[in-house]
Amino acid sequence: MGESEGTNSWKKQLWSRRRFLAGAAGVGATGAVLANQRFDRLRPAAIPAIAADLPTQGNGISPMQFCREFDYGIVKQENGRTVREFEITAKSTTLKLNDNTEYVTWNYNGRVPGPTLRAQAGDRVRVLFLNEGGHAHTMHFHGFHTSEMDGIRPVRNGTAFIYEFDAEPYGLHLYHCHIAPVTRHIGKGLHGVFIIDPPDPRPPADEIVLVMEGYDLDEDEHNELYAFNALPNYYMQHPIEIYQNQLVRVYVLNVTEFDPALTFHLHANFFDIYPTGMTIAPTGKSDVITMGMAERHILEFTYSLPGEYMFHPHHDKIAEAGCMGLFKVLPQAA
Ligand SMILES: [Cu+2]
Repeated sequence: MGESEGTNSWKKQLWSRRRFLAGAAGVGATGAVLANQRFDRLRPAAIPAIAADLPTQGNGISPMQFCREFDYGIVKQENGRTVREFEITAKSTTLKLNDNTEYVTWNYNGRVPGPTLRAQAGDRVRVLFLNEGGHAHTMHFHGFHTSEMDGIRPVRNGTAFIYEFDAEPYGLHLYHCHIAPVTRHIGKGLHGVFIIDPPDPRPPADEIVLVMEGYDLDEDEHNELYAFNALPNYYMQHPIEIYQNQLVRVYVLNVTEFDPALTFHLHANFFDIYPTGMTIAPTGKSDVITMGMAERHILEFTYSLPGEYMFHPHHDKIAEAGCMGLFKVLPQAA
C-alpha cells in the first residue's frame, strides 16, 4: 500500500484519535505554522545551488539534497508549548547502490537514511509511525523518554503507533528500528538522524549531515559496500560545495554494523569537536575522530583556501569500498 486513499484515511483516524485524547485544546487548535520558522537563523548565508540532474536513490532523493535537508515537523502550539508532529512510514524499497548493485532496503519514508528530524530542546515531539514495511518494525529514539515510548515493542506490519516525548537532552542523536536482529534492521536502512538544538541556537553555519553506512549485501555479517548518505562514492563524483572562510558544521553519525568502530578524517584541515553534540563549546581539535557503533559528533571547521578536499574513514578498505567524499571549497562570494 503506497500513499493510497487507504493510507490517508488510516492516518486521519489515528490523528483524530490523538486529538481526542489531547482534549479540546489539543492539536489543530492553532493550526500549523511554517515548519522551519524558528530555525531560519541557523541557515547559512548562502547554500550552493543543487544541480537537478544528480543521481538519486530512485525516489527523487539525492544524497546532495539529503545532506542539507532538515525535517522540523509540523509545528503547533498546545497549552503554551511547542509541539512538532512528524509522520514516518516504514517501507521496503530497492536502492541502486551502483551500476551493478541493487539492494532491497527497509527504511523510513522510502529513503535511506530516514529524514533528519530536528527539534529544539524542550519541544514536545510526536511521531505518527505507520508500518508498511512488510515486517514488524519500530522507532527507537536515543534521548530521554518513558519506557512506553522506547520503541522496543514491535509495531506489526499494517499497524501504527504514536511515539511522544520531550526533546531532551540537546545533542546529535539518532533513531532506528529495534526489532531483533537489530543489526539487520539497522543495516538494511532503518536509521536516521535526530537533532535536538540547544535552547540558545548554535551560531549560523553551513550545516551538513553525514551518515556512515555499511551494506552487508550477501548476509555474511561483513559489509561489502560502504557509503556516506546511502550511495557509495556519491560525494566523490559529486563533491559537496562549501565556501571559503565560511563556518561548516558537520553532523556525523556512524550507523555501520559489523565493524567495531570507524574513524572520520578530514583532509588539509582540523575540526572542533562537540562530542555527541552535547556541548556548546568544543572539547578538542583534531583531523581524525573515532566513532563506535551509533556514535556521533558535531564537527566544525572552515577552509581558508579553495580546492577539493577529501573526507573518509582512515581505514583504506572501508573508504575504498564507498565511504569517501570530497568537499569542494569555492572562492568566497564577493
Ligand atoms: Cu525493523
